[in-house]
Amino acid sequence: MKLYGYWRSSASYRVRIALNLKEIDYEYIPVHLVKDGGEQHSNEYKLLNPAELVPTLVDSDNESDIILNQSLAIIEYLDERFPETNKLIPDHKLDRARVRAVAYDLACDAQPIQNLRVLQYLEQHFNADQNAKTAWAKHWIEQAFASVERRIQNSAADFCFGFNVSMADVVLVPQYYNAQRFGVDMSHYPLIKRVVDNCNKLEAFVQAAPEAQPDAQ
Ligand SMILES: N[C@@H](CCC(=O)N[C@@H](CS)C(=O)NCC(=O)O)C(=O)O
Repeated sequence: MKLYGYWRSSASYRVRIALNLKEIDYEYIPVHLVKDGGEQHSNEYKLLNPAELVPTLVDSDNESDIILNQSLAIIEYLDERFPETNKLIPDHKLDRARVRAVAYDLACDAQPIQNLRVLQYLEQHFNADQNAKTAWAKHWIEQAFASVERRIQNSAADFCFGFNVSMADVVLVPQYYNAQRFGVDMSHYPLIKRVVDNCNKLEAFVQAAPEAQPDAQ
């Protein structure tokens, strides 16, 4: 198993957490998103992932390489391929839909609009300076966190959904890390903060943290 990622990429961070929770050995291959205009745009990487985004997972356990992109699709693939370790997607259809909904709130509605290429486009085409880009990212994260805080009000215990870690937590922790980078005041989201603090006590999350990666700067 090989994971192409970047230490500070929240989508890569999600997959690292999932790989650790599933207890899967993997090789981590850094793709520098900024150096020389971004290695994600190199011809070599584009062959692996035409979207020019990280992460990309290569599963070489079979006769030919399986190449996958989209962190949530990768996490669901890993959960199905290794059902014996920590289940990240619940079995019951309603629980499953609720876990996915929180994951999508963050991964589909919040993260993409504060992604590097979006911020770069705002700078290049709309003259947004660093303050404007930060305000933009902060606004969308705050909106997403306000809704997730309410959404998990009746389900959260140690984690977003009770006492088992799920894909919702796997997505929440990296988004929280991003929120801190953009200066979001986390005191408005006590439930989210409690869940993230609990996750970050687990070794799988500690090992997946951006600063613990070999390419961390
Ligand atoms: N929906 C994708 C998002 C992937 C994504 O946005 N990756 C970012 C890092 S978190 C990236 O590669 N950015 C490079 C760029 O914007 O050029 C997923 O979940 O895998």
